[in-house]
Amino acid sequence: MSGQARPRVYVAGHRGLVGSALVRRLEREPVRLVTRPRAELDLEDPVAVRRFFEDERPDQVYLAAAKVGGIWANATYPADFIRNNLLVTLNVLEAARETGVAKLLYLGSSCIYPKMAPQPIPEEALLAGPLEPTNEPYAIAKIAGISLCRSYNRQYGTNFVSVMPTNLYGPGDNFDLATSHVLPALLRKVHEAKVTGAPTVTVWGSGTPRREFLHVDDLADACVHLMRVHDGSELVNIGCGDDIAIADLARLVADVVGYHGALVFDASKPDGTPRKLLDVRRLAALGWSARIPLREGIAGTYQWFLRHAQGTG
Ligand code: GFB
Repeated sequence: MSGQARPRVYVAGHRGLVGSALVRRLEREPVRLVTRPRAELDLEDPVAVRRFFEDERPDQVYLAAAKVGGIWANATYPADFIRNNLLVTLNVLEAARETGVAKLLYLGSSCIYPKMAPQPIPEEALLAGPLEPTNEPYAIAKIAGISLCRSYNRQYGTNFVSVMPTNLYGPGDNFDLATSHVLPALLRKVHEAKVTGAPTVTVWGSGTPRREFLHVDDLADACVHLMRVHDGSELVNIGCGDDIAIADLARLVADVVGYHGALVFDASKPDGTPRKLLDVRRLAALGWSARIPLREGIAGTYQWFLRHAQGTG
């Protein structure tokens, strides 16, 4: 009896923070990885996406392609955030359904939950209250993606699962100070202050909001685990189970970088949602928990930044 042919696994968005971590993790699996750079496949083009799926016939899909960004980027480009994410999700799910993809894992975000959701946030909190205004368009696109997965599962019998990661960081992150998330932004700002001898580093907002941070290699491992063990339409939060105030994060980054200047808080910048710690009991019940401690993860990401990203953007 010849062994099972290795499944063809398509990672959409393979060059991004999440996609590149999925590729690193899947290279350790007995699968045939399929990827396409944006120059060869525009996921906003339904005809091109359908032709790609007909040609490649993947067995599994990780939908990690998305337009993402920090609080400033979301507030500045709301139309881009909702339009791109809706188009990509619509095109990939329809092509996956039409070509009989056995299983698709859709990556959402913790920002889908209401601004004042109970903390830790259970999956049941979805649509239970108003969203955080600074990233509502992106959140609505991600909520639409969840509803698309659930609707396709019900109407067509597909197995499109939706997972909701918390704030992510790690190698391959975006360090552009305007469009990035807080952790890479602080790493870069603190590093540059250390190199230039600047006496202070500016932190946006009050520093009081709390955020949960999961290393992207942990996220990739969780996704591969859930692709193996989780089926159907129930959401699964993916987080590490604890959070940190932005001011304390800034102090931790300064300690890792070896910067001894002062932090200045810029109250003219938005705080965003006060807290979004995810309830990860369902994930634990499915047999997965985070492994990479925050300080160790920040130190490794700083090393990656020094080798690959300083002075960019
Ligand atoms: O990471 P961040 O941009 O996005 O901001 P969210 C988190 C917190 O860090 C906010 C503060 O309170 C910011 O004001 N912050 C302090 C900074 N200094 C900086 C800085 O230099 N840059 C940035 N970017 N923030 C995102 C959503 O919300 O969460 C996305 O906008 C996505 O759509 C992502 O859902 C997971 O955590 O507030």
